[in-house]
Amino acid sequence: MPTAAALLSPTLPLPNISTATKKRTFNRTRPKTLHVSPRISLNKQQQTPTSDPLTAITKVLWGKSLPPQLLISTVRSTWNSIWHLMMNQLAPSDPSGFYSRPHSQFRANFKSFQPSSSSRQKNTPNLHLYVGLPCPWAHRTLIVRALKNLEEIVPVSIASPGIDGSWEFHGKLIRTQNREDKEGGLLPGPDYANGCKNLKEVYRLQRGSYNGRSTVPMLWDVDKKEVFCNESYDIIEFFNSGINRSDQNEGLNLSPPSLTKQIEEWNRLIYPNVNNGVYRCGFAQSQEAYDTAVNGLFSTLDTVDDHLGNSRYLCGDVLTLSDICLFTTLIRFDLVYNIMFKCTKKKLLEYSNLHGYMRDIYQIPKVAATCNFEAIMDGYYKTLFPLNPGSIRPTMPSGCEHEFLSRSHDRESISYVDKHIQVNVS
Ligand SMILES: N[C@@H](CCC(=O)N[C@@H](CS)C(=O)NCC(=O)O)C(=O)O
Repeated sequence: MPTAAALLSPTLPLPNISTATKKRTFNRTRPKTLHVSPRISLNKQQQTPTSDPLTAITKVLWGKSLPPQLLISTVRSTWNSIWHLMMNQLAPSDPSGFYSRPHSQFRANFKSFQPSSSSRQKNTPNLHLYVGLPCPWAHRTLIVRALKNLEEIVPVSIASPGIDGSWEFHGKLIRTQNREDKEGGLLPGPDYANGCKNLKEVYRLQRGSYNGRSTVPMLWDVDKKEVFCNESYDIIEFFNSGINRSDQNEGLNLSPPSLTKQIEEWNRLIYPNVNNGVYRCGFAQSQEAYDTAVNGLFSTLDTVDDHLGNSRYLCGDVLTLSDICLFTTLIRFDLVYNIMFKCTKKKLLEYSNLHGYMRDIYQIPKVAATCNFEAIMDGYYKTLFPLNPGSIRPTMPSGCEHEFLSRSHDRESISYVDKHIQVNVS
């Protein structure tokens, strides 16, 4: 993270701070991380850290009356430089400013997954899932885990984003503790598998020198003490068909062989333009990159909305992995992407088919409990990326509340018209 000194332009005259005060302010050790629990009350969330150097400097400058032109130009150039610095390192782009998402480093070859003999005896794979509630990629894994009734076989630890954007665990590790609240909702807590304080520590259990991204979702092999996989799509495929506990699966197949080709086609369209497309809008570093991303996003949403006028789910009457992947982006759309990532051409609420489709999936038993809107809003607006400088969380837009999402969708009767989709990946 940039230092406070780097954030101050040399041209901005510092007010009269005594050397002793400056020294105290700048030499202070890094403040303790402020954790903002997703479910705490609004008053608590509005408290801001008082001890970091930048806040201290801001407070000193606050009462001073600086020439407005100087203030505006200095803040603009400082903000712009810091923004480029941050985006280049956290959201890498190509030379034209197009966001390019780093590849996941641990891909699963679940066909070769061999549970240890003790896990075989117990008929459990001895895996542990790490997630964060704001993350759409992690959300996919929580939904498939719930729909396949894998909660007991694959326990979960839920991290929350710390003030430096990395994933942290909170609360005491009590083995018997119930991880889910009374309504079955998921709450952030400690690391139940390894007792670590943050996710980086878990990744480093495997390789002490690991210095790559410590991302969620991550599936941990408890027996081997290593990362089994940190790519969400591999994990949901594995949950769907790699854990062969017929007693748990209840016959639900989210990727039936007859639909594999269609699922792949939808994924090829939806992943770059919608799932990653919203990030391509929000992390674009040039006007051209943003325009391309936003056009790809909305033309794909138009295509999907048309299709859903005649088809209950993407592949007809059957819910598939493609629907889950689309859902976790849609449920965040009006809440955060429309506002924070400048996905502004339309709100999801304006798409009648897409909004009804999202409500249809939301109302599938156990899905709503995986959606924590407070954690999503706090994660994006306050911590994940400092793209919202004042960290003010906007009011929840209408159409995003649980009550609205629970309204009737009338999609049961939609008859499936098999129009072969035209995949046009930009
Ligand atoms: N390709 C990965 C992407 C996962 C990802 O980007 N997760 C983000 C949260 S939404 C993360 O953990 N970022 C932390 C970091 O980059 O250090 C997947 O689909 O699983």
